[in-house]
Amino acid sequence: MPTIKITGMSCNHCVASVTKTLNEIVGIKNVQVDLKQGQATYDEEKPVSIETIRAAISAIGFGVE
Ligand SMILES: [Cu+2]
Repeated sequence: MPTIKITGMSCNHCVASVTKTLNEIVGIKNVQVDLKQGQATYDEEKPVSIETIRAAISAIGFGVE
């Protein structure tokens, strides 16, 4: 299960936005976002590049380390 660091989240609304956006990426399922840790985990149905994830997350105003 991949884990990525997400920057810029400050509240549960941010968590909801990041969760929704990650779940919309083809190949990603079962997203879990942890606000305190600033990280997200997910299952991959097929390989998804970190660039794809970073583009989607930065489009909604957050960062991927
Ligand atoms: Cu927020």
